[in-house]
Amino acid sequence: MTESVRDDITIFRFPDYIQHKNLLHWVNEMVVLTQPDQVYWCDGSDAEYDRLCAQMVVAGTLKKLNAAKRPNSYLAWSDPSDVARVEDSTFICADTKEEAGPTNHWVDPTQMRGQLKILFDGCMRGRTLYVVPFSMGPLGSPNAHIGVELTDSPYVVVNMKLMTRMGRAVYDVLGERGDFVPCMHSVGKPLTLGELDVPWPCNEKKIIAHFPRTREIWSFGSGYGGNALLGKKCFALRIASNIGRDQGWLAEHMLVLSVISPDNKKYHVAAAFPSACGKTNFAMLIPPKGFEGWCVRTIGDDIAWIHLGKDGRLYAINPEAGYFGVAPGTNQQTNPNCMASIQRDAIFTNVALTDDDDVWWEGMTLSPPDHLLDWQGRDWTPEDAGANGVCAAHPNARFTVAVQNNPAHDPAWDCAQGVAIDAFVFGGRRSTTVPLVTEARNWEEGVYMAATMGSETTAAAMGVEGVVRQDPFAMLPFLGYNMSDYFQHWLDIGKQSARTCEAVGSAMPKIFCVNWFRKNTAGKFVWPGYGDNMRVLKWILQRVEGVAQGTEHFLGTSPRYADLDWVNLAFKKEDFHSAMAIDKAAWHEELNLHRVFFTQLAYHLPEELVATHTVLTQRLAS
Ligand code: SAT
Ligand code: MN
Repeated sequence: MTESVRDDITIFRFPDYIQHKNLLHWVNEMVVLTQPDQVYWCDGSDAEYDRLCAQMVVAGTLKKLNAAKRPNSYLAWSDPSDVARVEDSTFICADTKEEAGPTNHWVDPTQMRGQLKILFDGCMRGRTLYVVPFSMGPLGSPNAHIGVELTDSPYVVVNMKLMTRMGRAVYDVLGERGDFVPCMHSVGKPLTLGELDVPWPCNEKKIIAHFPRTREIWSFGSGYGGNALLGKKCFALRIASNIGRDQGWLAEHMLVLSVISPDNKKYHVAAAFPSACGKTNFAMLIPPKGFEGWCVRTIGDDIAWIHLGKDGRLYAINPEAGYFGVAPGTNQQTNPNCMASIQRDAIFTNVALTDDDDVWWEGMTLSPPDHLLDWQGRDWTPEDAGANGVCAAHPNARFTVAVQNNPAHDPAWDCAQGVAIDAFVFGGRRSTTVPLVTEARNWEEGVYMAATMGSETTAAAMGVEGVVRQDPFAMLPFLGYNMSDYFQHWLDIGKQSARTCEAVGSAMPKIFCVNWFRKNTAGKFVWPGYGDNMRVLKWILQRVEGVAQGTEHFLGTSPRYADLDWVNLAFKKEDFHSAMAIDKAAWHEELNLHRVFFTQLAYHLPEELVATHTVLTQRLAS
């Protein structure tokens, strides 16, 4: 340990292995601002993780779960006011409002800095400031980027250890002057001398602010998920989308999976769905009976960073190193790989606690246990669900677990250059209108499909659930700059990819749009989903190979009943037709919504998208 950063600063001790003066200087400045009792430099070791978890058990933040049933696992219950991302309090503080664009909340950076200075002044009094170095992407990979999160939440530290490549080795990569994204986080609840802490400190006032030009993140008041684990949405999407635009790559809200076919060919698919629409389930898919020669593995379940390769193909890495997945609805049928992943070494947040200190959530088993403590620690019995409709687990309850725990993780998940994408899939949660699967005619029409994608809102964000909103590329809450410029960026990358692919004879990825969530007139999901999505995935890959048939319609190409593999599934033709149907009146309305949305995005909206809208409108009418 060394005493000071520079001769004129003697505020705290820091480890000798840190050579980065600017980093030390920044930490020092933040210590002066937030006034913690102590500074703790995280090394990312297992011993440190165990120690912090044990401290949180004593503090009441974590409960240790039954070690025989769920080894090395913990449960946290958050404050009831802090259960999801706060989109209304999430800001992109670009220099101008236009740069942030009409889909983001914008505050002038100078004004925001003033506000943050007041909020962070002394906000860590009575607490420890943890310094958390992490790499998004394989350590040392040219496609990876480093961040350092300063936080007063030990819950954040242990989650960051599971979710990122976190620890001392990051300083070796950083060296004396490497780039890093400063990520400042506080739960916003300083303690006065002798004041007792609460299990989940947070503040009613929440602000998640991003400064794209200086690549900084400041998060105040929340300890939950994407609000607080700053490597995830704040860095790997909002800040990284800015870096990607400037450097010519893409930061996307996408899972990435690999498929090995019976003839031993390996494919990679990247798929964008909004939060809580089944990305983790799709990424861990187990093919149904009859698909024995097919093997699906996980590269990532939430975020992909995608670079143009020398061969013109698009290569994806998973910047994360763990999963922060939705617990409710996860079970042995819907996602056995996930159930195996969280059998041990997991942190659960806002699920229910069983009488034998294990976890439970809605949909985990066919019938609930006779008694539970719900996510707020209250007695709960099945009658509560029946009579009062009270959920035992919060609908946005989560598990955190490292990639290595997933029995289906692909060893290539950590490959420094990434995996070449064969198909992009875009999907929303739509009970009507959008067919099960459609292949776009070309890149431009694929970008149009992704840009106009709508989805019903979920519990992953605070606010009303179940209303359709436009969620382009599933990036609405996660894009760090102007949406229209982002559409242009996708079109530009497509052009570059096409040019090189043509020159060297490689194949560009195809683009597909899917909807697993269509309902019939009785309000039931038409498509079985989960493992049966393999049937759609197989068709997609056969389209990539140019061997599957389909029928062309105004939007693109979709399979006919006979074009999907129905082995071991009695799926009626009429159900297939309701999953696929294109209702002319509904699409007329849908195209109207696209037009209204484009009017909002008129500034910098690429002409290609307007032209595609015109063509689609004409095709629908004819
Ligand atoms: O809380 S997170 O942003 O990490 C989860 C999600 O909304 O996708
Ligand atoms: Mn997500």
